[in-house]
Amino acid sequence: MSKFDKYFLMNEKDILEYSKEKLKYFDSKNKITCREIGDGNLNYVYRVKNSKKSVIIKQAGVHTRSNSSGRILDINRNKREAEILTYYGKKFQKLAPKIYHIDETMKLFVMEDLKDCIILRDALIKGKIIPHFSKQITDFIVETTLSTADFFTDAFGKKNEVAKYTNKELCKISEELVFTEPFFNLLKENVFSDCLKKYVEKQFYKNKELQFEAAKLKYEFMNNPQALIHGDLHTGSIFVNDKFIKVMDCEFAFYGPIGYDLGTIIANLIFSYVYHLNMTGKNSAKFLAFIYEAINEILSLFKKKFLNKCGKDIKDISAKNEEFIKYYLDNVLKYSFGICGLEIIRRTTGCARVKEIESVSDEKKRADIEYSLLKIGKECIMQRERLIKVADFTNFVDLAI
Ligand code: SR1
Ligand code: MG
Repeated sequence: MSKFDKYFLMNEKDILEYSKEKLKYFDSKNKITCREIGDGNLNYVYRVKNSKKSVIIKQAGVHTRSNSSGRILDINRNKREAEILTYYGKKFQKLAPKIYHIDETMKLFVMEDLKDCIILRDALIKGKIIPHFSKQITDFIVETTLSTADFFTDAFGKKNEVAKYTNKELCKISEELVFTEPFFNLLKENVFSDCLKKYVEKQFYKNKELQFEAAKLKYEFMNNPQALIHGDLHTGSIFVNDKFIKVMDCEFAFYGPIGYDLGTIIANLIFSYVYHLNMTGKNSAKFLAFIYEAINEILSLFKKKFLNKCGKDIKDISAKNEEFIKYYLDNVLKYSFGICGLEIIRRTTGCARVKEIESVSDEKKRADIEYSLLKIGKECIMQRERLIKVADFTNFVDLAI
């Protein structure tokens, strides 16, 4: 009998004990320590180390970390996440952390400690240019999603996978926080600058036209299992070093619309752009240019790689049709612009705001950042049809600010 034969939510002491008892990774003569380092909203993340090596242990809890909403979450999400990270690692060895061990009882997995990496959001806040970002993130999105789409899978296999990766609780969080709350504030958790109250009331809470578009995007999220998507691909879910990006935190993954991942990442680059525009201004001209280049490059590389993959070995004869592939891609892009807008809005006025806003202590500057973001977000949703044909997306963003 072991203390770890039945699930309970562990603390640093338990994780230490667990590591000694269950992991054969550390030499017993060398003292190990453990520290909780998680800064996300859902899971508990521990670094366990001795003087020579370290690992990361991620455990799922039944509630969110703050438990402010009282939501009950499926703790089996932990195994799904580990399996999906393993899938990512098989596709691109360098773009995902290595998974060493999955414990289905304790709802935890043990993975590589990416010590030489930092969180992309923090790197961008510091103004760090990541030249390899666009290429690697588009490799990642195109490959990991399209490979699981109907184009390349068989009908039974795909449907079994859709069922296996159904992710009710976490999808419900996204349905509420991304698609509903920004327009209705039903949970009364929305947060933004007081001076924007009237603007938000009129442009979001009473804007039927925008609410109609958001409803269309929401119903596509709920009813279009195109491919296995990451489901929360923001800059806090990605680590970077000088050579590689490392995609983590895929607990929101499920079979959904491909454009969701693309739109989320672009939105998060826009946070960085608007933050630097307001906070570091002309001093960061080079960085601002990098972000715009990255956004445009991501869009063009995404299209190129998508068409390239589809041009090669599509299995389904119905889809082996140039016009159909173009139509499919246009819809993915259109959806991604809508999601980009929603992600911007929900992280500006919602309960899961981004550091690029929350860290700004000057109230006027913070409100300026929020206002610019809300304008961009709204335009992305309303103009998404037209945006498919726009050659330079960032020109459009400039006009919206
Ligand atoms: C209650 S969880 C809030 C948000 O954090 C995660 O990163 C997801 O984006 C979710 O919407
Ligand atoms: Mg996360």
